[in-house]
Amino acid sequence: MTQGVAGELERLRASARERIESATDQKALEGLRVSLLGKKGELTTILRQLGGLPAADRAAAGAEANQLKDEIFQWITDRMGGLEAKRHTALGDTEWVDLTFVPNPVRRGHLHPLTLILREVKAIFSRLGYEVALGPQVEDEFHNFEALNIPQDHPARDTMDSFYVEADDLLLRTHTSPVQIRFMQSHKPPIRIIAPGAVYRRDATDPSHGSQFYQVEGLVVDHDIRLSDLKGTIEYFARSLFGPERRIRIVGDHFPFTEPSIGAAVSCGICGGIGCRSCKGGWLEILGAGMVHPQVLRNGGIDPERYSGFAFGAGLDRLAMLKYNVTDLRLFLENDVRFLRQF
Ligand code: 2NM
Repeated sequence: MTQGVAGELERLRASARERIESATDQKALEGLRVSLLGKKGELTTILRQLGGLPAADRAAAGAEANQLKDEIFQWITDRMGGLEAKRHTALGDTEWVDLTFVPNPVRRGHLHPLTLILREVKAIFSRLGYEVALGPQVEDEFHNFEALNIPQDHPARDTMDSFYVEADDLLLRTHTSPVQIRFMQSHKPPIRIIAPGAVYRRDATDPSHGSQFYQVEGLVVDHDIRLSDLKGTIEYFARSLFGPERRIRIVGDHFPFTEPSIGAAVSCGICGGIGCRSCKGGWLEILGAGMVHPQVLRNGGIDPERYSGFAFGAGLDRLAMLKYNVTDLRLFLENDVRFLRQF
């Protein structure tokens, strides 16, 4: 083997090794591979000279060149592996993945706040043994008014101005009391029911009045039902719905269908009962109630000499307002998801 080719191979070996070890990224390494081993690479150039050597030297130089080729290939491969491992380690700092990140969260719907309240009210009274009673939303004047001691000229008709259906004496019910009248007419005591549902009044719309709203009324009829039973029931109900922090106040009131009549209020959840802008006086009315008037029992086919009963009525929207501290009742019926999402 001539000194010339052997020397070139030796120099290339040293320089290739040095350059491969100092390559800092995979791209540079790939460039080196091409310039060392490629078709016009440095080793190839040396190999081309082999043809000009005497046959005796050619074999030895060829073997030497091939060995160098293998070595260079091995160095490149090793260095490539080292750089790849380094790249992976660095990736952990720059391209970490947040496995908790949800790029496009699915917004799940939920029940309407009034439905949530109604379910809660139903659950509370079902624990007390009440059943749910339903009835028509288009009523006749007897069940909606007369049977409840509200005759044609009674002033209560003004506060319950209704929507009349042109035919006959039909109207949209102004409360769910007619459901209770119908239930008394078709059932014997003991009676323990709540009557939830939509009711309608021809009121001007404002933050606390709409032409349609939801009520839940209740009726208990049995032997020896007393005002103390009613008070205990109201207390249990209000505590269950509003929690132990809120105080409960019961005062006298007046309704044509109950005697005596009472009103119940809970202490304001915002100010705690001292009075604030949203409650004006510290107390918020939650329901009206009373002992069912003997004539109303009679209208329901029940003998007031043998039985007594209490009844109560609450606005579901109002209960929801008080529980969730919402100040405008219309929000419950506008179906704006920006509002409804909050419950
Ligand atoms: C109220 C207040 C007081 C009530 C009375 C009756 C019936 F049909 F049994 F006579 N149902 N609901 C009643 C009593 C409703 O709402 C403020």
